[in-house]
Amino acid sequence: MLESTRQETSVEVAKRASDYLRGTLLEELDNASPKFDGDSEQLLKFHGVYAQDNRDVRRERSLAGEELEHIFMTRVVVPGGFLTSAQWLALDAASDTVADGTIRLTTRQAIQYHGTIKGGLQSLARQLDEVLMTSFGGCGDVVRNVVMCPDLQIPEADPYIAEVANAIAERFRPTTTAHWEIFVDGQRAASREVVNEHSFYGDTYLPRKFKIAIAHPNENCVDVFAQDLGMIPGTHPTLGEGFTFVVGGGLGRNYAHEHTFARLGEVLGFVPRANVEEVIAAVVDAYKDLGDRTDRKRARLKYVLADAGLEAFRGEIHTRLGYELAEALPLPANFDRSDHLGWHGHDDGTWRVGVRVAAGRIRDDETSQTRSALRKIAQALPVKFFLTPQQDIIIDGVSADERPFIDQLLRDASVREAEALGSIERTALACPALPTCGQALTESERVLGSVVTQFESALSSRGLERRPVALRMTGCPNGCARPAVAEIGIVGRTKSTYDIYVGGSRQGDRLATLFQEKVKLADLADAVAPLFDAWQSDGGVDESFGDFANRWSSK
Ligand code: SRM
Ligand code: SF4
Repeated sequence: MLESTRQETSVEVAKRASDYLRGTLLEELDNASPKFDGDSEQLLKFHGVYAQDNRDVRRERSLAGEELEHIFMTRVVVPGGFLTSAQWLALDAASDTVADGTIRLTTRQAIQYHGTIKGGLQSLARQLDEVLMTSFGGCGDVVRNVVMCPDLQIPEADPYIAEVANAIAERFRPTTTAHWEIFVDGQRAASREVVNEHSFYGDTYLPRKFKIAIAHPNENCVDVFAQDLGMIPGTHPTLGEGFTFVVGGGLGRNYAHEHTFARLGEVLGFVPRANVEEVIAAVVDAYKDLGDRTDRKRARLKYVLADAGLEAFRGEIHTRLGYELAEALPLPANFDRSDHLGWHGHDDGTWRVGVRVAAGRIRDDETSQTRSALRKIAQALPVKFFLTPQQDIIIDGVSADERPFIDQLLRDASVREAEALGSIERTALACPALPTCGQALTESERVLGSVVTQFESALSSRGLERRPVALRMTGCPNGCARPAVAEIGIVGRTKSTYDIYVGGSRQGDRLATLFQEKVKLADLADAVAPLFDAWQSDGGVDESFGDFANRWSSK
């Protein structure tokens, strides 16, 4: 067995003392304060709730000696991104009653609400509970929302695979009933039996978050190499159907901590279907024991892999399993990310349409009324929705007759068709950053439109406007929009500048490298322009920008 260090951080102490995530949350929900105390803020995360403040008014409030504007973000778990129309309608309604009127689709197929006040948290939990949804486990030191390519859930897909994200989510959801007591029932163990944690998580849960994604065998929209554990379906010549397991990916870094870095996952082995849950359990369990609980900045599985090496980690898993994993299948050759946008037909004659949602923010404003359009569709038709790992939404289960109705509703709401989108706009991602994210150094979501315009004009002035380029932007190096695996990654560096990374692959299997530091927002495209020039003159006809930039920077 590998050695582990065991000197707890204050978060570990808070977890252990919390009576399985209860702490004083219930009492604090009842008091008049607009916020929670320090330990409770940590526990809240397990319930899918983040304590934030409106950073747009932070300065003026503190200058005026006033209390910050305390608001809360709630992250709703959506395994595999699948939602019924009834669930969508409930999510839509809650965004008005207890949030800021927007619904934020995340890069992990979940939903976020922003701007909820403390007094609205229980109401939100109850509204979710009524449609069998929860924010419990949306954040915190547990297995997070399980991500899965929407194409694995089409009607003709293998039913086992279509259900696997749900099965994993179910298996690894913490069992404590704390969330239902505190947020839904509003009193300790009123209507439900008290359940504490099963032995899997214990009372200190995991050292940090643990992320799982299931890729399509022919495309990598989930960014499988950026996960703690990635699964790629395949058929083994002797073991039959199963998955190649990839472990130890993660993208977050911290400027103040040089020992932090982005890392791609490495192939662990092949796992037949019958063994999937036990192998995941072995990996999560190994992480639970070996992850560094003394330093939260270095507590992710990727550091266990980086420190111990793949072979030692594989040996650890074999010891825990009591058998050896088979060698993995070769990685897919054709693995470019799909954006799932536009209309696609299924074998059973039904259709789905992928709708672009800029930076995942569904709202009604002067430019488009996406929220109303989706509501009207969910009210009129028994469609299903799939959220994508690219912050977009798919309306699925549409009959051929219903297509014109949906097209018309989307047109009336000024929701642009996939074909009308620019080559960067179509896949650009941005994290929320300001004004809600406490970690943001710079703007991201709110400036994405202007950044896309800058870059698309730079491409079109060189006749390159039809060439797709994956651009992703974040307000800090935590990397929530996965810029480290983008062709162009723009990462907040100081209050008014960004670092530019280039050279990630379109398959998500290569990290981008630093191209220029501390560039002002208005100068981002100009900074990359010489590379666009070189791509235009020296790049191969089919050479993606990421491949070219990587070739250029390794010269
Ligand atoms: Fe993230 C923290 C938003 C995907 C790496 N992330 C945060 C917080 C909660 C800020 C905080 O800690 O105070 C952000 C909430 C801001 C807000 O106002 O809403 C936040 N992360 C997001 C979302 C909403 C971005 C988005 O544009 O959709 C994504 C929610 C995913 C979900 O539904 O579960 C989101 N975050 C990611 C990803 C991408 C992924 O998982 O595919 C990453 C990089 C992959 C990884 O984990 O390495 C990511 N977020 C982080 C980190 C760095 C973690 C690390 O160990 O290095 C933090 C900071 C932390 O955990 O301390 C963070
Ligand atoms: Fe916040 Fe940084 Fe994540 Fe953006 S990347 S949401 S700024 S933590």
